[in-house]
Amino acid sequence: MLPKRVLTVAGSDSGGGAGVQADLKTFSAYGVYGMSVITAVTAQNTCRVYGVEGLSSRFVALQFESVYTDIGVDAVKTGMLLNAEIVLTVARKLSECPVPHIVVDPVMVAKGGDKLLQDNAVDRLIRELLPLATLVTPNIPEAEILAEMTIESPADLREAAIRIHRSGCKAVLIKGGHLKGDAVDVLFDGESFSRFTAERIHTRHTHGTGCTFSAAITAGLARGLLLKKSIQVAKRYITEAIGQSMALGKGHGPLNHFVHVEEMD
Ligand code: PXL
Repeated sequence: MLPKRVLTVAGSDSGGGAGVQADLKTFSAYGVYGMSVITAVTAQNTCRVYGVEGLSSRFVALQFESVYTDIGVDAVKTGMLLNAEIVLTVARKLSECPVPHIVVDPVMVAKGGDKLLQDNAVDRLIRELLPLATLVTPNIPEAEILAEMTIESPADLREAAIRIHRSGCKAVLIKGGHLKGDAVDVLFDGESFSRFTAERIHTRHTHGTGCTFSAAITAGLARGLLLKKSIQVAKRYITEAIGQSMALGKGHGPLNHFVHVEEMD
């Protein structure tokens, strides 16, 4: 049987731990066929980002059309989109060319503080891309920007999820990794809240965790899991991948993407 076809629209991480590289490794671990539309190339390693070069929005569109018209796409995730023009182009393509599952990871800054999305692109992201999304997966700093509020408590987190949901997306998953204690993520689907909990793993080797998590959810959706189940399976996968992360390089090492994915055999 042919594999499910999953596309990432994101930036390249030369260090191989985040971005397109993390997404494609995750897709392989899930047994789906991975494809990429590259929006920008970063020169980076485990220590820092040395440079970022964006592709033209025209070339982003050409990559998308090339794979969509020939191979087809069962599910797509977006990651680093760099600027307002690329955000708009990706939103236009996704509204012209329907894809059953659209996961938007609203990537804004790298771990070291480097901007991966220009400030003036945030508004475009909210207005043009979020309304198309099956799921949006901000971390807390990203949720604070999207919801225009500070998040200090579980009640704040729920309020932020409600505000982000008003953009028109089907569901919002705010990742609680930046809060203290266990890593609790909160899903709001417009009707109710669900919590996804995992024990916090103490390691500095967490480069690419956000990318990997949203890629895993996308691959699960492509393979036919319902949204909550897909998040549950992805949460177990990411926890195991962090548990087996690798001290490669001198900074924040990558996860081990090739851990076993439960229920995806
Ligand atoms: O994790 C956010 C992220 C996304 N995309 C690319 C990145 C990073 C973080 O470094 O480099 C290309």
